[in-house]
Amino acid sequence: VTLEAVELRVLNLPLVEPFTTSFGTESVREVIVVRAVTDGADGWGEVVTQHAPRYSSEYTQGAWDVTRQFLAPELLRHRALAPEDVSSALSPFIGHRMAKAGLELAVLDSALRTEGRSFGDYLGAVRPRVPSGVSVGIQRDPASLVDAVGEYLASGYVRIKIKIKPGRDIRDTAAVREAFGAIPLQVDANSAYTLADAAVLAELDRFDLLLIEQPLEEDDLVDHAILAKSLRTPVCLDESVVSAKAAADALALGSASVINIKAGRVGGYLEAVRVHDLCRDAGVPVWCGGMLETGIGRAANAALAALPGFTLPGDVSASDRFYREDVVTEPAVLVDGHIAVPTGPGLGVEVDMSVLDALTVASEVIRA
Ligand code: OSB
Ligand code: MG
Repeated sequence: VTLEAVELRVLNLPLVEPFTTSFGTESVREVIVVRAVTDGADGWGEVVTQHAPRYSSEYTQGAWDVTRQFLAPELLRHRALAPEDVSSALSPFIGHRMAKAGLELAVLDSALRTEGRSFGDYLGAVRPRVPSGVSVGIQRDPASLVDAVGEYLASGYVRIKIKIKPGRDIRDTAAVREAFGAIPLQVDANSAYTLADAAVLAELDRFDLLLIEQPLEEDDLVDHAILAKSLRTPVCLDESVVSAKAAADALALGSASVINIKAGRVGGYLEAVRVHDLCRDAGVPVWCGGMLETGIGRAANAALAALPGFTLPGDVSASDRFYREDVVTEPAVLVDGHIAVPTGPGLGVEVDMSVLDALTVASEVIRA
């Protein structure tokens, strides 16, 4: 397609309830939506940064700035642009993977809508629907956590992930295990521990968890390898896997035996497929992570999670787990514990412009 303009918007989406992780609490999802205006159909993408650089070094205002100053103008210089060329066109700029991923997704959506082909078909989806897990934030106390998990189980989620941090780990996990027995259960530490906490983390072994996600910091590949040897619980990496190369390094070092794939974190859905492919070749299970996506990124995640190597349920939950109102006319719904992979052209969802306008707090159009 020929890229004519890039429209950026910052949205503020109120969350149905605050979401707490080891790195903080959010009650409004601040996110950037990207529109690729082309000679074909317009395409939509989403930059999954959060307001503050607490999960990764990227954050919304930084992504906004690098996109308007550098990334979008560079893409607009290329004009006739295949989606497969976006990441190499942007590769002179270091980092800023979430921003790059949002642009690439908008171009992909435009090209596929123009072609009349679905994103799932393009990526190589092999399933019409994906099993849906839910990520449950840290609650006031273990009893409230049990209540929250009980509601998600009642609505049909097939796998529960609970957020943990030092002081809110063993008792929280024990409470959920005691209340619900042998449900598929995993924990996510979001880098809140160090190797000095290895003994506490080893206590989690008795809960037969599917995995522990990102116990140590992003850069700690060697420490993760040391920790993994001392635990029975499989170690899964999220924050550390910023590229296919990082994934290959982590596997070579023994830092992880499971990988969480998030397209934003690795610089785009095409790089996400490369992570998938190398894990599949290595016999390493992967699952699709989430970043509280709007209906745009959520549709894309459902398609990605339908690839054959995604053998564990991901954090691809229904839109209403986070939002009362979504920016698309067909928000993801939970049916029998699954989310359908959209089949229409491109992402297969239509943006509701009146909702989008109502949630927009800043916008800018960058032209060639
Ligand atoms: O670590 O997976 C994470 C949300 C924001 C930032 C990091 C993470 C998360 C989640 C929620 O766990 C996943 C989702 O349901 O979107
Ligand atoms: Mg995580």
